[in-house]
Amino acid sequence: MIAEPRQRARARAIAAEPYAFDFRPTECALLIIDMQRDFLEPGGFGESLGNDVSLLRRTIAPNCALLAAWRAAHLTVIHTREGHHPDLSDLPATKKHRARSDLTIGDPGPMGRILIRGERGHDIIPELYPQPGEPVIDKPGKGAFWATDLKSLLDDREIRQLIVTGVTTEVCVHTTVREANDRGFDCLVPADCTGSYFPEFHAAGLAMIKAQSGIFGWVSHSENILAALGTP
Ligand code: C5J
Repeated sequence: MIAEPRQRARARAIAAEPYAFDFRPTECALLIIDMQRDFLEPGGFGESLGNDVSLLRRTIAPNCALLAAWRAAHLTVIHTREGHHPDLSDLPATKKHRARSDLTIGDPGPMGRILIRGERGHDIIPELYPQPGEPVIDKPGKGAFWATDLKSLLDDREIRQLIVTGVTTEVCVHTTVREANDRGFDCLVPADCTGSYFPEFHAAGLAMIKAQSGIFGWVSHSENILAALGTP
């Protein structure tokens, strides 16, 4: 039997910069980047590098609201985690050396070995914990497409648009948005759902995404997405 061509989803406008985003819910996934204890909680990798993790924690509440609305609408959600195999076989020497501080990737820390898969610190924070059936992409790099099966997972679900949230704005969120853009996805980044240890990098990262008529995508606010989903 020949499959029926998929109906093109009806678009809803989301207020965004540099102009409204044509949101097609069934073709759009919520991609939540690296909301892991190692980045957001005291004692993890982020803090070991000398960062103030409280700067990232303001992203938790808006991400929770967006995730709840997304789940209620039965749309696709995908989580990612940055981390490495316990034997460090997927950790480039360059990354290990440049993560130099008192603690580095693979060292034992207060939440287990830093950024190692299976350790407590590597896991997603309880507030945003994935539900059964929600894909979790484990990535060794900053971008969610490199050395993962994210592209085939999106293609299988006929996803063409991504709402990208998580941490940090200028590192893993930005790298992923750039990778997605080059692969033909339209990306919208809600500013309140992303954060950085460096507020000036957060602002610059968002400015770069929407510059030049949206060279990498769109920037908006979670309230505008909730409005498009019909969530007050
Ligand atoms: C970093 C990330 N900042 N998830 N990782 O090392 O942005």
